[in-house]
Amino acid sequence: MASGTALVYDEEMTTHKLLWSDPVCDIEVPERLSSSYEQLKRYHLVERCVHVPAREGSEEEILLVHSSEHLEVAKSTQTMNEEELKRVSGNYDAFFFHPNTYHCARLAVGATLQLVDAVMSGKVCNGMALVRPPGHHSQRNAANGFCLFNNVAIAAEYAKLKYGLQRILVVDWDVHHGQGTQYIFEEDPSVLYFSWHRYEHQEFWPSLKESDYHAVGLGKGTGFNINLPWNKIGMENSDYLAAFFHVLLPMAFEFDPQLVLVSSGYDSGIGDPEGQMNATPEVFAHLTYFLKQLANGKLCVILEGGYHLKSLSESVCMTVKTLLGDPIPQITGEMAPCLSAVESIQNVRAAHKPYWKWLMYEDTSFLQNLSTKSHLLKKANPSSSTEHESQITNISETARVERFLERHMTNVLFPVPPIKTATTDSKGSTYLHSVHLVKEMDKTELKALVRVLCIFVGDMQIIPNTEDRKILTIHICEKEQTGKSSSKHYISLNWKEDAEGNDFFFAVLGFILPVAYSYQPNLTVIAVGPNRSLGINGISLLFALLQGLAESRIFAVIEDKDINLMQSVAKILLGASTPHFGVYVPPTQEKVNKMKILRDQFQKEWKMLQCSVKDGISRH
Ligand code: X5A
Ligand code: ZN
Repeated sequence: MASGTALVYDEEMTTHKLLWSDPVCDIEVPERLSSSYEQLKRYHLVERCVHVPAREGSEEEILLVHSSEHLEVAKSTQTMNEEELKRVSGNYDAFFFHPNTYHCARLAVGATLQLVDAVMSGKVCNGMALVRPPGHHSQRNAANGFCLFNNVAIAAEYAKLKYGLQRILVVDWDVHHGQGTQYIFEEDPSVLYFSWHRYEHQEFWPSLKESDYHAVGLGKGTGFNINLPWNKIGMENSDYLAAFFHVLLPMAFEFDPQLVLVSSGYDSGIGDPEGQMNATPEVFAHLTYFLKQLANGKLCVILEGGYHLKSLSESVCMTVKTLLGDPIPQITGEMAPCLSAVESIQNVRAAHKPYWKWLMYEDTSFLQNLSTKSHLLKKANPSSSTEHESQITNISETARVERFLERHMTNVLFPVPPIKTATTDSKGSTYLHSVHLVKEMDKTELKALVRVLCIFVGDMQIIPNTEDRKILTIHICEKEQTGKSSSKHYISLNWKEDAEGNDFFFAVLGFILPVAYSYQPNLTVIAVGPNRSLGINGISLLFALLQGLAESRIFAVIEDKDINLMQSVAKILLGASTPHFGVYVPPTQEKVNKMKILRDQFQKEWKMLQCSVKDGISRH
């Protein structure tokens, strides 16, 4: 099993810069790379990564995606003077050439491919490439939105060709729509493209109809393009998490990719002048953590946008820390998605219902209603200031967020390991008792815990006091528990895992994780007892996904004779790359209905459950 995290960075890519004044392009500065790298050094993350050198991508590699005309134009700019550079740049929407741009763009392509090679060859498990210029707006025949060559798209084609991959997932969490990537793969079912983006009902750049949720792909690629448009600014951590739980992750598990590429723009983070969103750096730890559960951990993160230097560099560090396997910081902010986010989530689920088995029983009968309602929604958060005023406030806004992050990061960062995984094997046999703690916790510390999430699998007699809000119990068993009615702090989830494959992912993503994130435990306890209704895969998935909570403090009590189960759980607790969980089968209608009833019952109290605006109550 591969381990280690690659970091690809070459200072040379800071030489690409804007030579004239252009208010659209002047945010794409070399310091974006250097300050991210400096911050990685400050956190001692560089020394923990495997350094992988960049190289120039070859012409042949660039031609995997781009036309020879495009390549020739780019090549010809190397010897141009400023006036000529300016003229060629003017042929594109938001792009600038520097005499070294072509060289840097080839390095950006090559750096990305080096990362793919390092991961696919098993040299490392995952990694990040810090590159400029970015890639996701770049199209077969055109530069666009600061991008010359589409690094991630070339990487996907390269991985298909060189390693024979048949399923690649591209996750584009940049705040802009990677329309370039969409165009390149829209007819290709082997590349599943997911993008969320600031959209504001087509008002926001690049203002395309095809960035909306209706664009699901074409021909054979129908169903393999997922657009989640944000119609308001100010989206928060909970909105991004809701998008993962209710849209991306279930699709990704059903798709079952062999490699995951991230178009990793951090302009979706707080303080960014382009995105105007409110997600804080630690959300990227969670997003990265979830993606690590796919493709046997084969995850390549490639930098795209991100224009608030402090926000960008802190978010890059969060991503790399998570790739390295550090504990995940507790997420901040109110754990409830906003109405506009829920509406977008509902729309994309409805648009994709014909193409994904897990959405087969999605209720879309009320959507007619919704489209009229959506016109009543405000277009964006009211911006009170005039243009001139906002230019002034923007400067102080940047500084304000910088100060906020300076404080905030000292709160979310806890001591780097010692991470402990303790095992006790009592009575010399079948009982494994394993503790995984971020730091040593003595009894007093345990007492000080405010919230404990208990997940019980199988037949259990001891049910903790359900009136105590210090404990939230989710009991997963085959049969309805007599005499135990569900309440806010005691939830009975009757689920018998499919014998053919793993259908539990649907319940974990659609129910258990949203409840757990809404609750925000300080400690997670998972107990497995006799007569468990879940197989090893289901239980492993539960452990893997819940480890992102409670600063990765998780406590396992397993009473089972099956050594394979214990081995699998122990591996996950030790942070080993997640095993392949087997075939994912969609849930039956009966199970979907069961989930729906539970969601309706609990979404008012555990608000991350919401994925429909029909009867939910969400944040505003
Ligand atoms: C990579 C990226 C943004 C272009 C914005 C142009 N591009 N208005 O974030
Ligand atoms: Zn962007």
